Amino acid sequence: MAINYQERIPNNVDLGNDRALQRALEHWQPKFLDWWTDLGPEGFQAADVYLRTATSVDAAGWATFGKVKMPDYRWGIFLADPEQDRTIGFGDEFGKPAWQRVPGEHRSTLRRLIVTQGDTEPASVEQQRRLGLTCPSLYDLRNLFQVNVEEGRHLWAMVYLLHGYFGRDGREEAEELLHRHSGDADNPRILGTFNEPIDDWLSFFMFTYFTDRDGKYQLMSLAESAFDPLARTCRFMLTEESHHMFVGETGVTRVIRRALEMMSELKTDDPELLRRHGVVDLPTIQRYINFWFSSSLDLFGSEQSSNAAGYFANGIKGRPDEGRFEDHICTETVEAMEMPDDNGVISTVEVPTRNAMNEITREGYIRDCMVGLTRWNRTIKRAGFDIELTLPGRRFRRSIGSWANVPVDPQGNIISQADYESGLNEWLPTEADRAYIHSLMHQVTEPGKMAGWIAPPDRGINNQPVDYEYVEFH
Ligand code: BYC
Ligand code: FE
Ligand code: FE
Repeated sequence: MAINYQERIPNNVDLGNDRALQRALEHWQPKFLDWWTDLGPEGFQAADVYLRTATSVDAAGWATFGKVKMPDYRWGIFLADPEQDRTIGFGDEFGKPAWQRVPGEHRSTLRRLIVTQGDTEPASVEQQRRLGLTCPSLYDLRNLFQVNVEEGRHLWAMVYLLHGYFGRDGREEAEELLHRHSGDADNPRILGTFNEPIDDWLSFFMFTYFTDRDGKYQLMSLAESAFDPLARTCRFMLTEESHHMFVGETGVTRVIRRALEMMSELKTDDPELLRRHGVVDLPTIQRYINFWFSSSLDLFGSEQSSNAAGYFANGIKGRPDEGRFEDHICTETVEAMEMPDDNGVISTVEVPTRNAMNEITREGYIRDCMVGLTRWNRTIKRAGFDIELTLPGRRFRRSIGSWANVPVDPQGNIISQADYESGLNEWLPTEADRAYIHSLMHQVTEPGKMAGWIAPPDRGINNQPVDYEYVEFH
């Protein structure tokens, strides 16, 4: 099957003149499309969806809007413009020229990071594949599909790097990216959160708020990489990422807004009563926050990580916005961290800064997560209710790192295993919560109409009205 690359795969990597890369992608592309058909969005492959497509990296081309059928979406390959004479910004190689090829000694490490990044992208599409069947509006349906096609493009971005820079190993890894599946008992996705089911829209909004934001922070770290093609790829991916987090933040806002309307109307915050009127009570929203935030915290890895120290030393992965730090070498400093010992006694230990990079990144992430929480709380307060949503402490319900499997309450206190297990009923979505949320999930597809549990958005997409026909069925 011959592909006209300039037409079929918009790109700024001169694909048309790279025979070896073309051949590799020619092999992979039909497998990608098979995967998209089998495990991509269920039920809407023939619909015309109002999507933005990147056709170039400049302001005019990166967000071109129009109606397309998803299987015809032009998954392009884009790298941010090169920076002239870019040098390495941190670690032992600080100040030396950035790499345009992969140094042999870092080949397997870089490949592993690119594979880990690449694995999350199709995983999220798999997790979200049935959501279209219960969309609360055409506007939301379109946003879901926008996120899905762009995560598909992020997979292309990593596959481009694997094919273009890692030879045969890279081609094998690119195949594997289509063979592991989210939640598959035998061949799961690599990172924990990407095997959690997302089968209701509250979970989708939480995931795009909390987990896509991990994506933002990991991409920012990789955008600092000495491996220039990776850095440039990630920089362009970040432009798309902000819409995913927008979908999450505004989605949760609209669920809260609808709850507040009903609370004001009924003059109550009683969850039972509110549920009888078909909205999502704030304690349930809190439990969903607790679940997705704690799961996403694990995605930053261990507090003390010799892997992370090695990535930093070698210039492979930096800190988000490395430029804002003064010290880019980090061999002379330590970070103080509180750690539990086997008896549950907490002490402060000093961790060499390079080994603490995961925690430094996680800290920035937590601060960023707070921004939305603060806005949600302001909305609640303005409506006259004295309820505050909170982020659980970073020690809560961890499976990775120093706090893995330590029984901790959301405030961060170590408690007995028994209290922890009974507490989880209060802190995380229960079976009953999930059943209730699922009972709300009914497909609404009349233009401009919203399901009863969510408020309309403030405005439409790309200056279109909210009641625009964002998805056309045939
Ligand atoms: N689940 O030193 P440690 C996104 C493993 S999201 C399972 O603590 P390290 C997106 C770890 O691999 C961004 N396993 O970790 C969002 C290691 O294994 P080995 C994705 C985990 O290496 C929404 C061991 O535990 N990008 O883009 O410092 C929609 C302990 O190692 C987990 C990346 O992750 C976990 N949560 O850091 C779509 C960037 N956490 O070596 C897309 C690339 C750790 O013992 N990845 N492990 O076999 C990395 O930079 C690093 O691999 C990690 C871990 C930050 C994930
Ligand atoms: Fe992504
Ligand atoms: Fe994303």
